[in-house]
Amino acid sequence: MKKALITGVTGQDGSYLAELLLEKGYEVHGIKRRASSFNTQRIDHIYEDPHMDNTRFMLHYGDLTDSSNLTRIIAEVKPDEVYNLGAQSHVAVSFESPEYTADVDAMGTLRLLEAIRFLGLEKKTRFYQASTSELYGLVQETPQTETTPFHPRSPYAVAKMYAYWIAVNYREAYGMYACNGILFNHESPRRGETFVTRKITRGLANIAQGLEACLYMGNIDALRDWGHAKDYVRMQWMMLQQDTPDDFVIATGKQYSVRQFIIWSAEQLGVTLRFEGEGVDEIAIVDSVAGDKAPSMKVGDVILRIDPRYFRPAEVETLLGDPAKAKRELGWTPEITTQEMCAEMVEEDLKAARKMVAIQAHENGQKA
Ligand code: NDP
Ligand code: GDR
Repeated sequence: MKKALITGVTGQDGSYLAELLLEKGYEVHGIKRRASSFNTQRIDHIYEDPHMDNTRFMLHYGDLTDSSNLTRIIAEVKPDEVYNLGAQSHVAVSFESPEYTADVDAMGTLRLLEAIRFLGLEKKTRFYQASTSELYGLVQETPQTETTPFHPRSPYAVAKMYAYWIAVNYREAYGMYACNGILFNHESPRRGETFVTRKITRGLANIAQGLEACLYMGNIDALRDWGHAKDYVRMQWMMLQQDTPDDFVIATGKQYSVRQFIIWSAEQLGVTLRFEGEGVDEIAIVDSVAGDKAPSMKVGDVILRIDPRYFRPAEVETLLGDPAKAKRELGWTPEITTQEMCAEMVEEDLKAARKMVAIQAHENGQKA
């Protein structure tokens, strides 16, 4: 039975990857940070009681800032494959916490690679590095491919640039099987609530159900190439199954604006929007409501405003990936379109909002 070790197992990708590897018959080990409350919501459904026999999913406390504990876990597990998905992954937050972001995202990657080498596992353990389209930042050509020059635009992207090159360096210097997946934005109902897609789908679903009044956004003209996380973790696994390690762009090859994602999300709720004003004065107003998904929205309501707090000191305005190499060499193509993904996210957030409304109604009934 193959053994995989996943850093960032409690995150969006970690949870989908753990599911996929369990389905494929792997023994899966995940590294989880110690927190004062449970943060395992995304993996609770696959959690196995460690007291039972034949468990194939195991969690270890650890942190990418702590090399002694990474070395101990790798020594214990001796994994065939390491997926380094753990990161301070929020671009805007990296401007607030640049040093921590560098420690986790850049040095954390080095710590893992060094642990593998130090333990003499460099010929056994295959390594996947979660690289990112943020490396392209101020884009030098469109669409972006594996050979497009990098120009990172945030402490996050600069840290990930170190991680990218240190993975390449360990491949070249020590013959390690290390791959970079240069992944463009990918989302799902499990996406963190502060990333733009989830912020929109959750925010609009909450407004539709009367739980919030207005959504405050940053640069809604940013352009992204958004895929579904389920499609992308499949490719992370495929990358480690080749004969020789290599780096791949993973993207859909289609680009939309944040504004378009807002329009789709509203449409999924039966709502059309009208945008008025410009720059920080731009607002979105409800133009029509059909069906029963948005009982709390009325024509004329202002449901979105721009808040400059969400502008970034240096913005990545446009990203569009060319996944031709992944298709040609690994036969990978995304199966879920951006719009289908948006619809799925809205429906899941609507379910959650309706549940919250029912709980509040029940509590109010009990108080009366
Ligand atoms: P998430 O933010 O959902 O998950 C990040 C994971 O890293 C969480 O499990 C988090 O733990 C963990 N983590 C954070 N800090 C540390 C630390 N100090 N030590 C150990 N673990 C830590 O990210 P995604 O799942 O969306 O992304 C996975 C990876 O892919 C990340 O490296 C990200 O930068 C990269 N990436 C993501 C893309 C995307 O569009 N989603 C695109 C390109 C790259 P906790 O749950 O405790 O916070
Ligand atoms: P990104 O994703 O920075 O591309 O990084 P995010 O969803 O945060 O932003 C995408 C674009 O939307 C604009 N935007 C807003 N973003 C957020 N979060 N909140 C807002 O209110 C808002 N309004 C507009 C942003 O300015 C940006 O242009 C993600 C992360 O998953 C990284 O870890 C990963 O490496 C990259 O994708 C690829």
